[in-house]
Amino acid sequence: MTTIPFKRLLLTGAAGGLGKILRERLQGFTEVLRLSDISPMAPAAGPHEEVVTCDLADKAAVHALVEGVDAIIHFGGVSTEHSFEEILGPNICGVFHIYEAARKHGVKRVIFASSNHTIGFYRQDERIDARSPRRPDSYYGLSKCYGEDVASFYFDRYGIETVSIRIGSSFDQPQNPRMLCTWLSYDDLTQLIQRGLTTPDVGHTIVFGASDNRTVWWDNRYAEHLGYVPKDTSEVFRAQVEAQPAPPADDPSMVYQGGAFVAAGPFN
Ligand code: NAI
Ligand code: 15L
Repeated sequence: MTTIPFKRLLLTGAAGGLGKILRERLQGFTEVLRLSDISPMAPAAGPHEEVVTCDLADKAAVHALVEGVDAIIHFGGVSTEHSFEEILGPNICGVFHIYEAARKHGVKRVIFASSNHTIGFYRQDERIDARSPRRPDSYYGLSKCYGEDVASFYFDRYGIETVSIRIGSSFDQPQNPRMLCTWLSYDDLTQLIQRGLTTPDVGHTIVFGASDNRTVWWDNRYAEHLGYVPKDTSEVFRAQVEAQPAPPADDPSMVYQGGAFVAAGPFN
């Protein structure tokens, strides 16, 4: 008989691009998956699912959302570059509300969807690890740095453990030369989340989320305890990507790890 590891998991951002994928892939990993988003959920809740509409900026709503779950997979929020004012509520207040609610309700494990944009101002010819100083490339990247710091604080202060996944580019396939390096397949993302939820004693672990691509800028030596072994590679898409006209060599997408985010804004 197969054991289901969790009774109830919360997935925020469940109506989003990755949320929709994870919704399917986490079936069988939890008896009930609580799906939450500010946007409508489609399709509606199926067997073993429950839907709670919630604005992450609303502290009381987030506290109610978190009650009764074993662990949180926090993928909700603004996922691309916007003005600071637009990011503040969903990402900065939102991540704080999630951790405060976790503390209040005794939830001991969080998977945080961090991003390569925490380090996006490194150049593509540099190699970094989780202890390299962060170099956020955007207001969005700054919000993910804040999320990582909240995770670190809540572990040191309250013992709530987190795996922060600095996701590269998680789409069905890489869309440009940069993504040949940053691509993370949906299966590899799922593996990272499942290992992040079940590996004991993770403290606050930062792991770079990339598949087994030919060129990877990120060294995961400080996340070896997760036992993450990517199964996919962007190589199978290389010919297709390289058949498209490449951006000029000095285009930010060819120079910086964070690509175009380094040049977005200002917004006033
Ligand atoms: P997405 O934009 O498709 O999904 C984000 C979801 O968050 C949306 O459904 C949106 O309605 C919801 N949301 C926004 N504001 C909210 C609020 N105030 N309250 C509640 N929900 C709110 O983004 P995607 O691609 O699915 O990414 C999921 C997470 O992974 C995001 O946190 C993103 O920053 C992170 N990530 C994704 C990467 C990727 O390659 N897809 C790369 C790096 C990080
Ligand atoms: C991210 O953090 C975004 O959420 C996603 O939409 C992509 O832009 C990705 O990074 C990327 O860098 O490719």
